[in-house]
Amino acid sequence: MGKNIVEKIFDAHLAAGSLKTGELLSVRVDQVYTQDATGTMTWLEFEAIGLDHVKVPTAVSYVDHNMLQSNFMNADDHLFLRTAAARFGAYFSRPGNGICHQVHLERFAAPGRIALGTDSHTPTGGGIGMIAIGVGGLEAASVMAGMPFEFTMPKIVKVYLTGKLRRPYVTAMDVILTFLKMLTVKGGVGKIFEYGGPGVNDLSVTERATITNMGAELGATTSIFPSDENTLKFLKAQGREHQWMELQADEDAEYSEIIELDLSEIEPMIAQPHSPDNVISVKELQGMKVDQICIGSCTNSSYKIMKTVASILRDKTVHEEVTLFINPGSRQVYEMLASDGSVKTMIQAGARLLESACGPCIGMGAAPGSGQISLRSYNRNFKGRSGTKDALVYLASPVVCALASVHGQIVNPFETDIDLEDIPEPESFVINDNMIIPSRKHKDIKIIKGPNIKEVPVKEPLEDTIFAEVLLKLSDNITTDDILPAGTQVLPYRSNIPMISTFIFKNIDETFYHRAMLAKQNGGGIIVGGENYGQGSSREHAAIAPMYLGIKAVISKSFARIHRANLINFGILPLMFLNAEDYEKIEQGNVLKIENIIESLKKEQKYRVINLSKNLSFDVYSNLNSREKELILQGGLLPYVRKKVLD
Ligand code: MIC
Ligand code: SF4
Repeated sequence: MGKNIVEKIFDAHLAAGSLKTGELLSVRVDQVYTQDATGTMTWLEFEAIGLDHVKVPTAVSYVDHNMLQSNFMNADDHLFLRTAAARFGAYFSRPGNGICHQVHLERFAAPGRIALGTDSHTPTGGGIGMIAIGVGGLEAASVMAGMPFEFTMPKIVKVYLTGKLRRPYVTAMDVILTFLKMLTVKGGVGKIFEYGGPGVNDLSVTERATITNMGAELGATTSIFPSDENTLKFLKAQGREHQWMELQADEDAEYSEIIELDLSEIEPMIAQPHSPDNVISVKELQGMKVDQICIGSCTNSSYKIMKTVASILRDKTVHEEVTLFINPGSRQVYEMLASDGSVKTMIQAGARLLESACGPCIGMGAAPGSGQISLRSYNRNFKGRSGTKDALVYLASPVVCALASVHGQIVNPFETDIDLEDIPEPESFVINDNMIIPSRKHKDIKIIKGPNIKEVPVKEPLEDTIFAEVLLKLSDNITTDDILPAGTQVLPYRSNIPMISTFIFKNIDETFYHRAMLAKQNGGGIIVGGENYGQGSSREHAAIAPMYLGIKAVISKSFARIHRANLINFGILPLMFLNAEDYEKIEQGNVLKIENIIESLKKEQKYRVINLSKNLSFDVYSNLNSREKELILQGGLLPYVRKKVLD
């Protein structure tokens, strides 16, 4: 029987287990990368494991999120990351060098390899034919410590593309927005999307990367494209053609599902507040006034698309009622835009150019005004993420964004009087790795930790009885931004769990922290969620802080992949309702009791929950694989890895 691309790569990296959907699989990993906001914790965890240096072929530490140095904390984090990278043997991409996913695609990603990254948009690397998966920090630390990556084999879905995009009016962003409309933010849970079909030839590597990047919003484990002539062309232009290998699915490869999409039929699309799947066509919003526009981020920062933006802005002025921010995703792209005059064009038009970093995407500056409309070429528009609670954030292609910045309102690219140019991909990129410090492994390099950098808390082994209060009952699709917000106030505490814990659920319920601290003294707390609990960011702080606050379990209808893994990694039981209607049997403030947990966990994973406040009971279950069971019994991944690695 033939193999698909995903099976070929997993096969070549197989450490143990089976490639059958739903079974436990272990693979060897080629590359691990971190970004600063999740990376400080990852490197503290790596240090706590107790090894001298990383045991993966390539490790890279990026700095791109915490770039607003409004006090000593971020700068201290950067220094910690630089010294930890030097000490433990990782490359260090200096602040200013760009957003991890964009830089990784340009300088490290390669077809046929497996990469893990401590950020949910790691699948950007799927654009080059690499399996690239977003994980929590502790997962990454354990792989850097030499453990294989162990996970449950997802379903593989083929996306069969035909036709050609109607460039320059329609872009790769419109492809993924169309998918989000079709499949929703839960549509990819437990799945890997493998692209194929004749339409693939029409897409360049950077366009493919936009699609795989935002595949994260579908909840997918990852997305991947074949490696072909276009991949070779990109690698050649990056001076890395020796890293090319061809990668195609066999004719008779099997998939659990096939979805077809004709690129010629795609039209400009836009996601409305407050979810990336709330998508309609741009036509329907034509004429809507906008206040702010942001172009760039890890989703849409290729040289081609940025130059297209510049061509739209040429000899124009940003509309007087609009503010335009541009954050190119990498210094490579920025430098090229500077040399070809695009930066000058942008400045002349009145754009506010930001450094090459996440910036407004994660609420680090450029927050919109009260109730304002912000149009962004980014990937997430969760409520409050921009830094302004009542702002209305829309997501669309850089072309739609650039046109709106000139017109002051949403314009259908097919109907503008501005001439749109179809900019080709460059034959060669400017290669300058002077901001990437090579990896060293110097045992005597001192790791420097500022006063805001605190130890990683560790949980006790699993208790047999939970007797705890329901601290919060939530609806469907709760994001990790809801659980633990980002932004200027909170992000600087990513290396300080006691402090960051004070912000937990802050945007949903101001009193949560105090109620949790009280409950902690009386047995702890429980969170109740709906479907797809914990979607979005990979931030493990959304699990560590609850663990620190004494949360024993989350009971929900279903979980998002990375957050579920993070809960387990920090010893919090992810439980699901056996009958979804039992969700109605719990109210905030109820006291729940669950007994015989250890035995139930080892056996059929069914647990009886007694709601003492309502005098009723119902059943919940967990679906932990054998490794996850062991982790949770020991109190999480840190004690488990320490034992495995040091024994
Ligand atoms: C995001 O886009 O939400 C982030 C910020 O990049 C996160 C990581 C984080 O919270 O540090 C992600 O996507 O994983
Ligand atoms: Fe940064 Fe935004 Fe990309 Fe997350 S989605 S890595 S915050 S640019």
